Amino acid sequence: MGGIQSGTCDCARNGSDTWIRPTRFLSPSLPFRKALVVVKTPSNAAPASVRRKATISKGAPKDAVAPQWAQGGDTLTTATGVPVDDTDNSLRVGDRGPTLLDDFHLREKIMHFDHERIPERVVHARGAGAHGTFRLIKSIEKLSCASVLTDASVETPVFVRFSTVAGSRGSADTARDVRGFAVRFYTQEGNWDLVGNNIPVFFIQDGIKFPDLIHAAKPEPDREIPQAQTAHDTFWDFASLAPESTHMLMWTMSDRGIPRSYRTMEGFGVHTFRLVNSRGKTTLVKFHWKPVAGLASLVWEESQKLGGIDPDFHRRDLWDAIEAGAFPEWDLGIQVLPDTDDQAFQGIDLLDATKLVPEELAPVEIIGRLTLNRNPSNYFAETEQVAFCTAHVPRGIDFTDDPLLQARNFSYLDTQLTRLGGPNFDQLPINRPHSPVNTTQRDGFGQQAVAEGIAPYNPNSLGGGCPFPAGGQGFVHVPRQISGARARVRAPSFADHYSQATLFWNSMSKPEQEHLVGAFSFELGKCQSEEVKDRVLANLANVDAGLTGAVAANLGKPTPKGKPARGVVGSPALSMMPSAPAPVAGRVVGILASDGVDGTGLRSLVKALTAAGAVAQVIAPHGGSIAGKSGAVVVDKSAMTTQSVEYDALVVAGGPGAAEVGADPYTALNLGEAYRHYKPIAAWGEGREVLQSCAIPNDAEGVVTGASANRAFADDLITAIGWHRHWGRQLLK
Ligand code: HDE
Repeated sequence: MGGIQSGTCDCARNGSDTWIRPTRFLSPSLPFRKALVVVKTPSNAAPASVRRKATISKGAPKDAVAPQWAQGGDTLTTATGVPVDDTDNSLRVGDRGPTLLDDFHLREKIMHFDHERIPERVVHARGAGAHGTFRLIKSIEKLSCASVLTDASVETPVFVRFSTVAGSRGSADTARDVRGFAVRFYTQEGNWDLVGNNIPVFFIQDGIKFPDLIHAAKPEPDREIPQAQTAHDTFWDFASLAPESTHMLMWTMSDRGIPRSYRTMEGFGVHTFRLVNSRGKTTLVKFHWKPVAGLASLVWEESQKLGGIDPDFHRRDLWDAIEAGAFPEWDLGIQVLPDTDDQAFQGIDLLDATKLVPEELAPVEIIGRLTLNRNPSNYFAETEQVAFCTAHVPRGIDFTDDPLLQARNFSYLDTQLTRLGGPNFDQLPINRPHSPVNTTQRDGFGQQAVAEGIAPYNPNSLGGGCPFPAGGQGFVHVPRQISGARARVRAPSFADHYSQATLFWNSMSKPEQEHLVGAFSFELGKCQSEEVKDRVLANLANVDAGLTGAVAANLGKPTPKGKPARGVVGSPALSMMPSAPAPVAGRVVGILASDGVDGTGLRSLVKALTAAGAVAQVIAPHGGSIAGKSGAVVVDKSAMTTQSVEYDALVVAGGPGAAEVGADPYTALNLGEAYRHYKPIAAWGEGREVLQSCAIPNDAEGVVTGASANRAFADDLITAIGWHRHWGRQLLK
């Protein structure tokens, strides 16, 4: 095979962008042999035929996916490289006798299997990751000397992991929760991890309370229920006694807690960070990720149903969008704030992570774009083993004294010792920087490097003095004067727990406010303790009397009186209501059809949707294909395997086959549900009669009808999908 590395995997790499794809065929002498087919990849994407297999981004280390020793040779071996004759039968005495300890292959195979799992993350255990790139569009060298923020000619490789917080690794994606939005930049000056969330504030102000918060949110310790939910006594008990959580509760109970997909949520660095320029001048910043696909969420009923119908809804969406070439993208923005002695901005303490700075006071300046364009090759090796740490910052980016951030800087390093089994987790392929590494750290569990030389200490002469400290070219902690008495205290400027919760409420549109009332009522309605409910209502009374009254009425309780801040003007940037239709790339449209479908209309609609980047799926009473006037149409899903909650819009196809679609009781159920979930619904030709028979008003907002599936029909549908939901619809309660 010359210089080409072959393997038992379907793809082996010869060290360049050329991939070797083996095709397998049976031969009388060898059970499987390989014919090697050379596939030249285009510069950016893997060919469709190898999509399910590993691809390597240009910036990735050569052995990031398949190190030389891991998948070499054609035959099965033990971990020590001894070829194995048979892996189906253990070594035994006679064909029905006891198994022998001599069977080192059996013992090694089972031993390794027994230890395949590592501890899941104590929080954010459920997640999905993807590779991509970050491209700076505007240098901010006046603010920072970090090359990733100053050199617009460089494309920085990134790995991003999205997650829920409370659930275990196998929990459902769509639970009401905060979403993690952790970005690793493999910069030329070392890794930068921006470990943020999809909500710009947090529940607590001091990291010392994090174990309390998480113990309260996790399943109750005696019976270990409920899974991945905050709708239970212990969470609300803690929340009611920690009024600093009120602002964050408003966000988690809003539609932000149930995103439509990872692609359609914002991200935030949460804390205030400090940037340092080449002259040592500092500036404070808050980081924002703005989704190019626009902001979109689920409705609560949908999110609950999806938990059963497709618990992998977000993970699948991210994967499918990337495979389809609808690469998820975000703009990186910064709010620039002066680094004053009091580290405050217009009365907002910038060290308090329960506060945000409204965009109307400090606009978000867009400086770069993140694109996710490659799915992981191996979930465990990449998404599970990635070890983010808030303290991973290159020169030019520094911390503030936010007490939450300070505790995180310890926690993320510490947690990896248990999770990844020792101090060498930075050597795992997904964690390796793409810049040179030269430490004097040696040995330890899982050491991968074969370090040379005799002088792993500093200073040394026997190693020629190497490696030298970088001095001013290295990371310099900016000198800052700090004084104060040593004490366990909380700053008086952290004391206002309600006015920004009021700001949030006042910024919401009417439907968003209704969703907040529904979410508080649901969560508190699931609590058993009356005292807990009363205390939460007493806190909400300091946010808004209307909100408190509506939730109290749903709980059957009197409305307590509070002292909400007066004259708080809303910040429009906090609302998720779109002001224009968003791009529809990656949105999924279900087309209900049957034998006798208007195949020509269907094909032209699919073409128009696909051209707009949406995914069209034909749903029919049976799998395989359906007969249309102009030939057979391939069915993507049979009606018995799918439901409306999996789609952004439903369409009933025209043609005589519409009668059969209308006769299926599931049609009325699914269309009714899509209507109740405010989704676009469309029908052409005979399909319009199906809408009528299912009591979907033809003239309701977001309902598109046409005599044929012509261009105008497709355009109207695409616009309706761009609005995502049609809240103006009058629904029967
Ligand atoms: Fe985390 N958090 N956190 N957190 N967090 C972890 O680190 C912690 C906080 C966030 O996809 C853990 O590697 C403390 C705020 C994300 O791998 C752990 C405090 C924000 C992820 C940890 C916080 C986050 C984590 C668990 C209070 C938003 C997932 C495993 C001081 C700005 C990263 C791990 C991934 C994960 C501790 C608060 C976001 C235990 C002590 C605030 C996105 O170290």
